[in-house]
Amino acid sequence: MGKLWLWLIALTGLFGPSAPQEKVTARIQAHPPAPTEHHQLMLSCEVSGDPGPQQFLWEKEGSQVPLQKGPDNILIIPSFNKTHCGTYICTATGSQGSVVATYDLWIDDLFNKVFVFPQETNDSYVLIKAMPEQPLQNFTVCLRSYTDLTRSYSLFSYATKAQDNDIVLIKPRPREYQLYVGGKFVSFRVPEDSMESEHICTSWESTTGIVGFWFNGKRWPYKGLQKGYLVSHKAVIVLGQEQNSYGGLFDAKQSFVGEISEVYMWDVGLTTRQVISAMRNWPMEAPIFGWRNLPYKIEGEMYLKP
Ligand SMILES: *[C@@H]1O[C@H](CO)[C@@H](O)[C@H](O)[C@H]1NC(C)=O
Ligand SMILES: *[C@@H]1O[C@H](CO)[C@@H](O)[C@H](O)[C@H]1NC(C)=O
Ligand SMILES: *[C@@H]1O[C@H](CO)[C@@H](O)[C@H](O)[C@H]1NC(C)=O
Ligand SMILES: [Ca+2]
Repeated sequence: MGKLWLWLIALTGLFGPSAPQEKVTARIQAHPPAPTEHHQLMLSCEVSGDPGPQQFLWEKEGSQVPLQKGPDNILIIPSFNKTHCGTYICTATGSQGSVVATYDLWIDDLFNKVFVFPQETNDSYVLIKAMPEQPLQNFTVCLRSYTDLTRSYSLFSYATKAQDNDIVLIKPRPREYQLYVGGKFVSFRVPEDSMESEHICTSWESTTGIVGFWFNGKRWPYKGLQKGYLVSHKAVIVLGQEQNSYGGLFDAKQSFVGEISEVYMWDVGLTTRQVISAMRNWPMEAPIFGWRNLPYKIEGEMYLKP
């Protein structure tokens, strides 16, 4: 009896109605998600629903000649610059016909601009519209801020579903910065506020738990935090407010008032030399997102000023 049932199941599998065919779709993904000038950019044409597309045709709108044609779904731009901006079209042809995907490649270079947070609110912030492609084993975040606040404020808030303090950069009081990773933090004491803008970078690596901190380009002693932890890449990234839950629950008493600029994030730890080139807005390493091409959205009352 048991055997018969097995046979019946097997036969149904072989001759039964086949699963409804998945619609074949294509989309183009950029790596890194927000390309930076003078760094490599990879566009990949991802096809789902077709077991094996044979041919990929890459074209750029307004260009007579195709960029690339063949079995390769990846288009590499070795050194990205403004002349590469435009609309890219990938036509993937397989056993089930052709599908087309398009991608608008553009730069929003904020060089010499600043985000202005004019007043204390619980609903004004900058949302960063890019996130890492994979969970983070390493990261570095840099930014410049300018404020006369003396209460606690949040500069950079990276919340994930599991942990609203997955990465947080706050200044809880004058002369101290705190970096949170996975809900735990380390502090860095800095000199008395000089009424100048402050440039900070902070890095973390999972294998050692080592946290780096640079204040105006000068490295502070390394510390340790959350060795072996992995930061999820599915994040909501906010400047100027602290997320007390994934994507929200802001507290006006932790809001930032002043200017934030030169925001960068990498999925690697940086060296002092690389930190200094980021301070000059000429990053040596390609960031996940950076000031020379920041995908962002302004929410509430705040402004981008030259
Ligand atoms: C942009 O890159 C192309 C090569 O892809 C190069 O020919 C061109 O000179 C570059 N333009 C600038 C402004 O760097
Ligand atoms: C935000 O502030 C407004 C008034 O300033 C208040 O009515 C509201 O409840 C606050 N929202 C949250 C989520 O704290
Ligand atoms: C993270 O950094 C460590 C130490 O520098 C390195 O060994 C490891 O390969 C890095 N991981 C990734 C995913 O880049
Ligand atoms: Ca929080």
